[in-house]
Amino acid sequence: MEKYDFHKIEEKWSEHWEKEHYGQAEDFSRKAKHYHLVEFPYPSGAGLHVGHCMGYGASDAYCRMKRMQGYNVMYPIGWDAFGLPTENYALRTGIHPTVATAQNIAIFKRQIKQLGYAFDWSREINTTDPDYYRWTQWIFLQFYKHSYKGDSPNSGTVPGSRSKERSPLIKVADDDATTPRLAYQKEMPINWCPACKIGLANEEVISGACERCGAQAEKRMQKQWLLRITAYADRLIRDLDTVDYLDKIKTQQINWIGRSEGARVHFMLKAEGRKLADELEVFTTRVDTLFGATFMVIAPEHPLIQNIRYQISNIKEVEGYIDRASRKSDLERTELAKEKTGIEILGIKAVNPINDAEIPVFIADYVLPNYGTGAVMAVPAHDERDWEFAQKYHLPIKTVVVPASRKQKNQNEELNQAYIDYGVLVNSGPFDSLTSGEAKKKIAERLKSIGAGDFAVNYKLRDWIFSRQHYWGEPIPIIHCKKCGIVPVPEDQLPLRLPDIEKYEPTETGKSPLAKVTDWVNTICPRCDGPAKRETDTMPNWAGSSWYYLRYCDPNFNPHPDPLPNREREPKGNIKDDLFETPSPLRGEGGGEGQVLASRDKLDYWLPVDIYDGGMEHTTLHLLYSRFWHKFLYDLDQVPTAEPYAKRIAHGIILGPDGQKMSKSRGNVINPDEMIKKFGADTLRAYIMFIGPYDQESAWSMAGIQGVFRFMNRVWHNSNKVTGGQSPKGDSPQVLVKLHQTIAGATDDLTNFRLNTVVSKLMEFNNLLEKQAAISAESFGLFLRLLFPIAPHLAAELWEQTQTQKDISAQPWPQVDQELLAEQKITIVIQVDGKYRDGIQTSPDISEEEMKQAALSSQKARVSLGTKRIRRIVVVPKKLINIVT
Ligand code: ANZ
Ligand code: ZN
Repeated sequence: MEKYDFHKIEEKWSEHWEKEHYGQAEDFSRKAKHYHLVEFPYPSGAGLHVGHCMGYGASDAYCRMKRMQGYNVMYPIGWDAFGLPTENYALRTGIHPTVATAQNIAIFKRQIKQLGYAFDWSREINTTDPDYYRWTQWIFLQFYKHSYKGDSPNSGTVPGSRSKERSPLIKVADDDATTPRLAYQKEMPINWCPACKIGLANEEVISGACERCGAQAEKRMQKQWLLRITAYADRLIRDLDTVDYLDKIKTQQINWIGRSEGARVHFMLKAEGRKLADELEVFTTRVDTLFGATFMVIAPEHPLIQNIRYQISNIKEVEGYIDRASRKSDLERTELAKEKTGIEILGIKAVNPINDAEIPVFIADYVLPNYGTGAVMAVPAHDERDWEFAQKYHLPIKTVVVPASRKQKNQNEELNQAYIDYGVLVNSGPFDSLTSGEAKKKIAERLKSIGAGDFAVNYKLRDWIFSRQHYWGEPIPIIHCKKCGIVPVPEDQLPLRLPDIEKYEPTETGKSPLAKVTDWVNTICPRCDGPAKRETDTMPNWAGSSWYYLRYCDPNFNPHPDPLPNREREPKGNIKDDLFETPSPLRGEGGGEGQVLASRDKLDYWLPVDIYDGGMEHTTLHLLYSRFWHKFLYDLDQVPTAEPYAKRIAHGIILGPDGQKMSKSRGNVINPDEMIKKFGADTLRAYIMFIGPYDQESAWSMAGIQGVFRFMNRVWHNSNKVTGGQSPKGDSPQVLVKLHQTIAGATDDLTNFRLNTVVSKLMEFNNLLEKQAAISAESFGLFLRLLFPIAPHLAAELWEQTQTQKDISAQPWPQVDQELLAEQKITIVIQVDGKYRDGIQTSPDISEEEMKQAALSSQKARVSLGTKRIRRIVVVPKKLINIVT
């Protein structure tokens, strides 16, 4: 037989599958569906990296098995193509991002096809395609046009659980400026990268530095678009109970959302003995310590300063402090070890609502502007930071909680550190001797009754900053009119296309380069027909990926004709019609009409995604964002399920041969193209599966891929041993048993994404074949079917050469012959004083004790033993037993 010419084989089968549309899913097939999603790539100029291959290859293998098991599998792919790298490339080369994107996609496609990843190409999508981002923009407008009942953490109410009958959404009238919308604009301090000239989301700042370029991030005030993800925080936590995600993924999401139960307390402010209009509101998880509040601290960014400027006698120093604080990162500010700094705001006092005590107000940067209310009541006796601050500035420390055991004696004993645990209240008037738990409830109730506070829930999760000052993103479909304010672009005018531009640099003012395209920016107000300007911010790169898995279900769906009646010109007035009380054009009767993103019957058929594979790094970003969008779309009745993904798994990363993260600068990047050239696609696929446990980090090894290459070659040569005929009779019991053990083990491993052991089991079986003189076509065929998900080209070629049935991809997945496994026997050698006396057939799970019993009852052994005394028995488990006299 000729040598293993992988190039020829791989080309042949790749063309074959392309022609046959292998991998194409069928809508509404009566087979059981399996929707298998992998995170779609950003088509960068560098092409596919081996990390992509890890996720795509494993999922491709899994899907091939599922198809052979009779499932209607949808395994789609598309391009998450908006984002900074392409824009930066355009900046450097002058090549338009659309052109660069198309070039990059072509590279990715060629590589993916070469590797035999059988995606359903008929469902390919591209987030930068106007027919796609039209709907991303549409979703944004729905966020803008809706409010969420009880959505604000400030309100103290926990959003109730969603029921089918009642949506938590309220439609907000266009000219309603007070109802909190789910998409809103707000002047706020943002992280700003001076090098990229871009606003960064909190999660893009890694220990104070820009995630992309490493430059130190700064703070800047800017008007930003935000999405009110906090409105969905409770549901995002609660519904984790209904999905099958890795535990570590659930825990990370829960911690990221960071739900705290506590209370809000209002402190009145006084200047020269007179009450001010402004109050100071704080969030606390320890309202039981309210009597111990001896001063207040507000964040430097707190808006109060501007409001009460004229009451502050040391405003110059205060402003100097604010200026210095703006140059520190959050981490620098909150680190416990850092010495606390601050300055008293002279001229005003705060009044504790529970006992009317007048206490000083400080500004200090250990209080963060974007957590709680940006202000705290400081209780130095029971909080470590407050303790430190009080020590430094000689402020009173008042104990109000003691351990239950110390309740009676020395209540006012000097502490030498904060007592932060729960206990029993002292020095707290009518609340004395309540436990902390009881007091939290009682004090919050009292505050509520006097209008000075309430129970409240707070989240670490911040609303999602949804603005970027860049070109290559979805334009935010909003118009700013001097007369009407914010006016949404009418839905029937979507998509709002990105205009072509010459210069991609962000402007020096930090505005998007779109700001310079005057004939695009200047427009007409859809409400008053007066002159108006378009929003120039674009959406962040996480926008298009927040709903792409819906579009795969129906990639060309277009709700024609005139699907979206122009609802911009509704009667004026503050209409807050509940979606479910007033029929909205969005809500169809049979769940079919009003669908916008995909047809309802296709969503009904395919959703939820059965398995979603991706990287751990997306747990608190993309995975959380897309769950949020999905829940919102569920509330809009655009999708049939409350959660998008039934199951989430995560793959590890592949490190360079040096055990370090692959990076261009380290020169340890493995190029898939080179590996394919040298060893072929099947070897590359199989090696990446073999490299290590799927969910862990593994280092690349050239020896490793060479080993897998040898395996492919041996399989190739073993096919020479195939004898004609379909009868398994020719194969030894050993081969048959091993084959069925391999079927059982490999199926179980592949089902549970233990790819490395699937490959090693196939290798073991192949080693056994090596030792055989011949093998039946039937047994070899079963082995090839197991190999097909791993090395499809080789398996298909050998199938064609050795089998009479057609295409391997149409074959069912091998079934285990349980009887064969049950019947399997091993042979145990029995010796007396080292000489062979007997051999017995027994079950492979025989214990040492059973082996001894079997040996001693062997007729031949007993004859040989005669009357000799047995001195000891040597046992080699499952192999040999030697009776020594
Ligand atoms: C009074 C108090 C007394 C507090 C006490 C703690 C102990 P978690 O659990 O993380 O939600 N806090 C509130 N807003 C803050 C801000 N913007 N910057 C820094 N700290 C802030 O923490 C809630 C606690 O963190 C709140 O409860 C508040 O301090 C502080 F013995 O209020 B506490
Ligand atoms: Zn107008």
